[in-house]
Amino acid sequence: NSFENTSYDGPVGDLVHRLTQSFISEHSRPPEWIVAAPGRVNLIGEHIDYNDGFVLPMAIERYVAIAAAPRSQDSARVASIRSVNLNERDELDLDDLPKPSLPPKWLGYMGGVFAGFQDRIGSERFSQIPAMDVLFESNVPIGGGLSSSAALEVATATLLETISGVTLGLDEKALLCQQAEHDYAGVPCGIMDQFSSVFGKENAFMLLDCRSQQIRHVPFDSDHVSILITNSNVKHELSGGEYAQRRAQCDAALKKIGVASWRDATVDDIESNRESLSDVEYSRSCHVVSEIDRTQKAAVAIESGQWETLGELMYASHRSLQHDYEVSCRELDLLVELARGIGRAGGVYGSRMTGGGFGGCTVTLVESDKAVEVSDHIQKQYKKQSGIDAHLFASLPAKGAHAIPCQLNY
Ligand code: GAF
Repeated sequence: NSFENTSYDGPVGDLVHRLTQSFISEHSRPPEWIVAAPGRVNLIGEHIDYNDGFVLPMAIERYVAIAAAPRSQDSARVASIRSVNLNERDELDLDDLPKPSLPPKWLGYMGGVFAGFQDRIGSERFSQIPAMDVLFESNVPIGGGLSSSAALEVATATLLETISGVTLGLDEKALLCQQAEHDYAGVPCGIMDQFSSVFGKENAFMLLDCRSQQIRHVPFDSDHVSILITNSNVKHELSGGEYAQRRAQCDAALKKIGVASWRDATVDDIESNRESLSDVEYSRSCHVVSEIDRTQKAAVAIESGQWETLGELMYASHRSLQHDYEVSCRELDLLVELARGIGRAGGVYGSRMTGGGFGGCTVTLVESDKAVEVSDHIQKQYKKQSGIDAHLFASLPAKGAHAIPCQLNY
């Protein structure tokens, strides 16, 4: 007999197929449930999701996939979970889920979502969730600034929905996952990453209004331009401290400026309160207000195919993150400079760091037929100047989290 995923292909196909085979060889039976949730890249609108701003991400064709099947009835009610990438195994006791103090690693993200899900659906319904074997694998680079943790959280919530038959509202699901990140990983993140993984849509960016939490999908189906993601392969470990500090600085600045929301703040408001703001608060404020403006302009530029304008907005965003928000680093700056050096003549429209910063990835807008040359050049020069190998790949906007049909063929 053989087990197949119903001729499932698309960007997630290889990953799911591999995971299914691993599950079968490990557990001598096929998975009953398979789900996948994507990472994201943010085109523009950085560090403003927690400042009532707009962000413009897309889900990428890289996923965290989870396969699971019930365990025999007489075993304890646990989820026995193995991470393929890290080759680590751990357990969640479904009758005694972990408290938020759990160390922030993959079990924490998953445990946080299990606990949040139990709260939402109530203990009685949650008690129907059986003991299970779980295997998960990611082709979102782990810790690479492409939201591998949000993808794991959202995949876990999708798994629990599939098993329990209880479907959460999409916003509710994203917010539950954000809460897990706050409570179990200690990162006071905004809503961008989890919303991207839940609401991702093929051939569209998401203009997410982080104040109203409304999404407008902005179609992007150009053959002419591609989204190139470059992983700097560095991660300056700051254990979330810098992130929380930025949030606090913005909150303090907003209070001094005296408006209720960053959305209502203008450059004039910042300038007229210049005296009361510290230098750092002033710089942070300049970033927030200008980035909110750039992001709205970027959505208009995409809709009208003005790629040069979009590219310039991306460069400006990077400069602002580098100098005013101070979340870039040498390696990210180098990657952006290399892209800029290639310029329009070589097929590059614009480039910037993406995600939380201090390492991770850049996002570059390139002419599709020059994408290979651009990648080769950046890779060679980055290696030459930093001694580090960058990883580059292009991605189209991808589908958000979903369950994958399993089928037994005997
Ligand atoms: C991280 C956070 F998780 C997001 O919420 C967002 O703030 C991002 O950094 C910066 O834009 O990915």
